[in-house]
Amino acid sequence: MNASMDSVPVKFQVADLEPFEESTELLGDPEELRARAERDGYLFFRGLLDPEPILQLRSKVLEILTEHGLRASDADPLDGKLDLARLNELSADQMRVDIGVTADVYTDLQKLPELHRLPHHPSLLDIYRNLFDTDDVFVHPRHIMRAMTSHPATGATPPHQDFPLVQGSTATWTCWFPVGDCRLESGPLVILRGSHREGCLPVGTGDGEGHWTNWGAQLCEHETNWVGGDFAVGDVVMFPSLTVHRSLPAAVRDEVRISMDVRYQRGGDVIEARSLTNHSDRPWDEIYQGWSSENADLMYYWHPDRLSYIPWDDALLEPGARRIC
Ligand SMILES: O=C(O)CCC(=O)C(=O)O
Repeated sequence: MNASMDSVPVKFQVADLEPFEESTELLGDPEELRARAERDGYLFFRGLLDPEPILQLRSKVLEILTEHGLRASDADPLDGKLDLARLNELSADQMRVDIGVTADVYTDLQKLPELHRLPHHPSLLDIYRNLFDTDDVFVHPRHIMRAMTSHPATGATPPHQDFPLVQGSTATWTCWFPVGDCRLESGPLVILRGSHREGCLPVGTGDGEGHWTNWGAQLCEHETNWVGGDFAVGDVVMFPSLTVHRSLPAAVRDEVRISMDVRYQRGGDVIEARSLTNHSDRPWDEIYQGWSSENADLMYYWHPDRLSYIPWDDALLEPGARRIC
């Protein structure tokens, strides 16, 4: 084996980023949509979601940041400007480094019914019905909301596949969208086009820019087909769980980048039980406390009995052998 053929930490160059190809014109054509997904390992839609509910959610998120003293006092209502002095007083131990704020802030975010409503948007469900070729689309309740800040303990999300982290079925898809506009300098998600065809990659290098490199996917030097771009509110990118993706390092240091990532699968596919827990690690009873009856449809809809389970596999997250490129 030639050592130079081993996988190496791949440095990301923003200048090499190619734009996302839009798939909006394929929305009425499920076969073409599936063919595009199969070809590229992602689908990008401009203006898919109505901005109104997203901006309402943004305003609630920002209110919570204000309550926790993290917003700049001169910030406009929908502006994500932070009080950096307050942010930097927080110890690394308090931070959810994958989220960008403290565990307490994150629990408060998870209690917002609006956060749990958006993933059920009819436009998203329609796409997954077409992609999965079934009406039985299951929305994982374990939604992730990132409120990424420049706290020193946090960093860009390294290149990785969701499969080792979510497990269940490789046919599970992630949907990522910003909660507000998100330009390149705010650190949005980018996708390694075609990477879904490489199978489940060994973990254990990352690229040295992120902070959680033990689950980063090992990439080869030639794997540089990164695609991405500015997101406007309402734009959405989605991809299956073997597609490698990452976030860009944010050049803007004094603003929070708010986004959601949500998972979907066929109701008949296997699932790993953790996908039914809340991502803040708080019990659902606590998350749902105080919700009004108009949100009753969002509570416990994911009841465990209707699904088939596959156990968690620790081996998928054990840093393994070096990938041969
Ligand atoms: O938003 C991020 O920084 C990471 C998102 C992610 O990894 C995902 O959508 O699976």
